[in-house]
Amino acid sequence: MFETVLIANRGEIALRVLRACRELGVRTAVVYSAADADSAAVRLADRAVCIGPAPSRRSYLNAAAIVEAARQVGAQAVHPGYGFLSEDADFAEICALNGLTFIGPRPEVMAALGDKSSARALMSRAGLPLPDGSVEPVPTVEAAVEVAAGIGYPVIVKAVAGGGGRGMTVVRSPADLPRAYARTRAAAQAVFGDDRVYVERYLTDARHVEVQVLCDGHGNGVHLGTRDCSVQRRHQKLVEEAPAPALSAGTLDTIAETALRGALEVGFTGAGTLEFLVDAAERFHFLEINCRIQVEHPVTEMVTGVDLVHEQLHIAAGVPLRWRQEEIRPHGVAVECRVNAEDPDRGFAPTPGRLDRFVPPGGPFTRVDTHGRPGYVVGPHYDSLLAKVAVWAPDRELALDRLERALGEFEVTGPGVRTTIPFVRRVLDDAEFRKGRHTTGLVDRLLAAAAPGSPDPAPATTAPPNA
Ligand code: MV4
Repeated sequence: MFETVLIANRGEIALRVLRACRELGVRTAVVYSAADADSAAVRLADRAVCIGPAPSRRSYLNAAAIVEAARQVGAQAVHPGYGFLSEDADFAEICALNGLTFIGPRPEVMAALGDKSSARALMSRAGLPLPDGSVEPVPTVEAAVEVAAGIGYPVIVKAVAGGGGRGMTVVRSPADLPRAYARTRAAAQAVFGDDRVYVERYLTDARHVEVQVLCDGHGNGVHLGTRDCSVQRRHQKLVEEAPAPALSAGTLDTIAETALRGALEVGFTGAGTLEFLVDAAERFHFLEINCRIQVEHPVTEMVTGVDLVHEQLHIAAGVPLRWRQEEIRPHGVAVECRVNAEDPDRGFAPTPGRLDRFVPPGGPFTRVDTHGRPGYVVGPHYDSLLAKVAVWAPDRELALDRLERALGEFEVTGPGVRTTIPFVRRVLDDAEFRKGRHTTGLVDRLLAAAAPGSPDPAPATTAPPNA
């Protein structure tokens, strides 16, 4: 095992990784920006290195500063968390060139999987079913028209360099395709510096089901079952659960086993997630693979008893996988919701500000991952995630009741600060959601129901304009 690991992240995930390291007897070092000087991770870590001012570009995305911090503290490995540099193949390469173990897949594997077109080709060859569409990038508008005509509308134009819902446009009729094609290419060029796009059949009323895998560097792998992440707004997940509900056990096993086969075939190592869409007929289609620990990993931990960050550390240190597939026995249901400092009544605009009260829930089978505390200042520079509340229960019904109970205890207040808690409670109340029959359309339906002549009273204090 490593002697010292550098944690190249902030917020709740920096704490999560720090705790895993400490449990394994690994010394911890964190990097931080000037805005995070008094963060919980900085206080708890054995070492902390300031790597720059608040803007991410100059701190958490500054590869040179992070490598220099690793040298200063004598770290052997870097844990990137999620977001920031976690899926940056160039950063993984830079780590290797500096004698540091990047805790994640090999750089060339990450590069091949970060390119969505190449990932689709590799996974298709490994036997994973894809949505109908082009595997190769579509180079001209004429080619796009032809591909779309072949698969039928609606279609979705996606950036090859995209992922996580960034850089995609749904097209409902042929008349809209030329403009959508041009717009997606221009946006992809601006955001990713790569204007390649591909075209897929757009699957409506599908569920977003993902599979957690762990693969070591010796050819061994296990899957840890499924999660449903269909409750999303603009590709920000709000509620996640394990296992995916209301699908037959046979379908869940097939998706999970197929996903693991794909991951092993492409040489994936570490903790990863394969995303699928599952349609009403329970047919599943591979979308993309995420090469990082994910925000929603706690629900998988709660149903399997496997500490995914411990496993990431062992795998990166070269230890053969400590689990056989038969030993992974998912039990019960876990549900998590994200608590963001955002105003659901104002298009989920971030609401920066100082928290005067911060009282997270407790109680049986209730896990809160947070870096928040009274006095914490939600700044304008980073993601607004304040906490994740996850609960476990023997069945889904009780898990949802338990999450409602926990959210009822959670107090987060501060001038101008709003949270996603009221909106999540509406989701938990929804009849379709309660039955587990919801799809990716749920959030828009709830927002549309609330919009005209909203019965919600205006908040007492007004939030500042979006940061
Ligand atoms: C899709 C799709 C339907 N058809 N692709 C969003 C995140 C990224 N990983 C892929 N995503 C989607 N890709 C095809 N061919 C639906 C989604 C999607 C989604 C779309 C609209 C609203 C919410 C969504 C939630 C999850 C996935």
